[in-house]
Amino acid sequence: MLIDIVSVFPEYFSVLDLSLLGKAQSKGLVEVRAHNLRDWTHDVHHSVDDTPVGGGAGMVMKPAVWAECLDELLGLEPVDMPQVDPTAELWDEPVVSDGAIDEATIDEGTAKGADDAARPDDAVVSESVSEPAPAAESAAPAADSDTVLIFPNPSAPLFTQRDATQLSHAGHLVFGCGRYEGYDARVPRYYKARGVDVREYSIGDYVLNGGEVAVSVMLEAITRLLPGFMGNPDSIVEESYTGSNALLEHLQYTRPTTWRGISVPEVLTSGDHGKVDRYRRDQALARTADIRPDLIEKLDCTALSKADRKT
Ligand code: 6GU
Repeated sequence: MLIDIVSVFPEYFSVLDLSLLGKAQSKGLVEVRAHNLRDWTHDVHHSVDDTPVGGGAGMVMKPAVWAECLDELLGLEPVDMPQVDPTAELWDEPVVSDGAIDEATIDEGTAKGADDAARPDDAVVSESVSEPAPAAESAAPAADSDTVLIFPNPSAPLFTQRDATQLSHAGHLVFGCGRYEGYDARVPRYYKARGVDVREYSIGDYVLNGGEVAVSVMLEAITRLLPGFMGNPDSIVEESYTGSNALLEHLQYTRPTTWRGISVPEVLTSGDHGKVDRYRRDQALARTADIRPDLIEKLDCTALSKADRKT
C-alpha cells in the first residue's frame, strides 16, 4: 500500500517511522510519503490560503494549489470540469456512520480464519470505484481504481472501523490535510467527478486545529489491518467495534488472581469455558448498553441469541 500525505506540516508525520508503522514500512508492507503542500505554490510567500468568498472569519485553502499537488500524486492531467456542482454531496446515499459490521460476515469470517475475519468488507473499495461518476466519461482520463483520496474534515461523516477495514484493501491512499477554516469545497467534488474515490471523514465530535492528527488516527486504524502487520491477527478480531457485532469488550485481567486484595471475578478461574464465554458476552452487552447505548440501538437483532436477550 502506498500512502501519500499532503500537509503544510509534513514534519508532523516523521513519527510514523517509529513503532509498528515504521516496522511495516521496513518490511515493505506500506510506503508512507509526506509532502509539503507549499512545494506546489509558485509565489514568493508560498501562500496556500485566501479569504472566504462571501466573507467571514478565517482563511480557506486555495483550490489551485491543492489541484496541482493532487494532479501530480494521482497522475491526472489538469482538465476543466464546468459541469461539477460545487454544492453536491460527496455521498450518493445517506451515510450511516454506525461502525457496526454484519454479524453474518463476521461469523463466516471467524469460521474461515482470523485473517479473513479481520477483513470482512473484502473488495468494497474496488467495487465502489468500478462505477465512476458519470462526469468521468468526459475527455479527462479517469483515476486509478484502487486509489482513494481522503480529506479529514470535522464537518463530515464519522470515520468508523468499517471504513478502516474497507480502506485497508486500497492500493493507494492520498490524504489531504486541511488547515485554517478548511479547503475549497470544489476540490473533493472535482476529483470525484474525475472518477476518483473521494472521502471526507471526521474522527469525532470535537474540533482539532488541522487534519494531521486525524490522518494519524485513520492511518493507524487502517494499516494495522494490513495482512502481516500484526503479530497475532486474532487480537484484531476480538476487539471493540469489530467481531460480535460491534460491542464494547469485556474487562480483562491477568495474574495474580488476587492483587492488592482485589480478586478477579471467580467465574474466570473456574476453568469452565462455556461459563466464561457466557459471562464475557453478558458483560460486553451490559457495558455497551451502559456506556454506548447508540451501539445497542444499531445492533442487528437477529445477531442476538436467546441467551443474549436475557441480559
Ligand atoms: Cl478530521 N479535522 C479537524 N480539523 N478536526 C476534527 C476532525 C478532523 N475530526 C474531528 N475533529
